[in-house]
Amino acid sequence: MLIPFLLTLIFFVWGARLFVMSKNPPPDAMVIEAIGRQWMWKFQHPTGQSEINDLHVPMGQPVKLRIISQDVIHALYLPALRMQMAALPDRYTELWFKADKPGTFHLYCSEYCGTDHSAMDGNLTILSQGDYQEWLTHSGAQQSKVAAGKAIYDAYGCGTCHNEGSTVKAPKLAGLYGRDVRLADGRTVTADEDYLREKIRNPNGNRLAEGYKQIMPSFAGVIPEDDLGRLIDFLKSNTRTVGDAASGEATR
Ligand code: HEC
Ligand SMILES: [Cu+2]
Repeated sequence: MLIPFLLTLIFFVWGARLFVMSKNPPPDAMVIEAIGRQWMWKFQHPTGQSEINDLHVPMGQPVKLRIISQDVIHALYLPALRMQMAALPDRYTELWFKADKPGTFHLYCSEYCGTDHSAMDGNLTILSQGDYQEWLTHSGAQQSKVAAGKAIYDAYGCGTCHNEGSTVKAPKLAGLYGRDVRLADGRTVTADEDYLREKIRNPNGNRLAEGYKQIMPSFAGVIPEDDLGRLIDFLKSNTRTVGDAASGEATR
């Protein structure tokens, strides 16, 4: 009894280590946003390039996919990497990997999601670092996601309430990401990506910040999902002053 017990214990520790690793991307992972919708996949690179039904990633570099759906439940399936993750309408899910072999592989939606579910597929292309940089320059040098997020922040007038010097009593958003927030109903929540997203979409509900009035408008259905991702990246990068993107921190 003791020998099989010790053997299973070894497998348990081995498996648990792999499981924890698979859930914790390294901090230097490159974040690519994946948005599923009926019936396509859209991917956004940190430098601003976006692509549809195609995903180009560099080899040897940890890549984290931040996944969300704009409508129904989808699932991103990367068989060559043995990976699959649900794309949910109201919550970010994530997946990380470090590809070690170049090539072109299939990617699919693996959740029945409507009429054209079977057409919701594309290619995963793994490139060497050099080829990836080359691919980026040929895919349109656009604004970085953070800079694009800052433009969205301005376009929707978040700053009229949230900037330094605003006459409206609203909390400052600099350094909010990752911090604990006290809500009016006495709960304390951590301002993670899901919280920021929900707060922007449905600010009132049960997410009112302690000590403030319900005046923030709801942006659900107003800001499209890909712009929300950019806006959140801007808020995350913002460690000092919102509305002052020219100062190093915000454009980092
Ligand atoms: C009309 C003024 C107004 C506008 C416009 C506005 N907000 Fe707010 N916002 C508030 C107020 C007031 C609060 C605090 C009360 C609450 O939690 O709803 C708040 C709270 C927040 C919080 C939670 C902060 C915390 O400490 O809990 C976030 C995040 C936020 N706003 C982001 C945004 C973003 C992003 C935009 C633009 C898309 C925006 N707001 C537009 C007034 C505004
Ligand atoms: Cu789908």
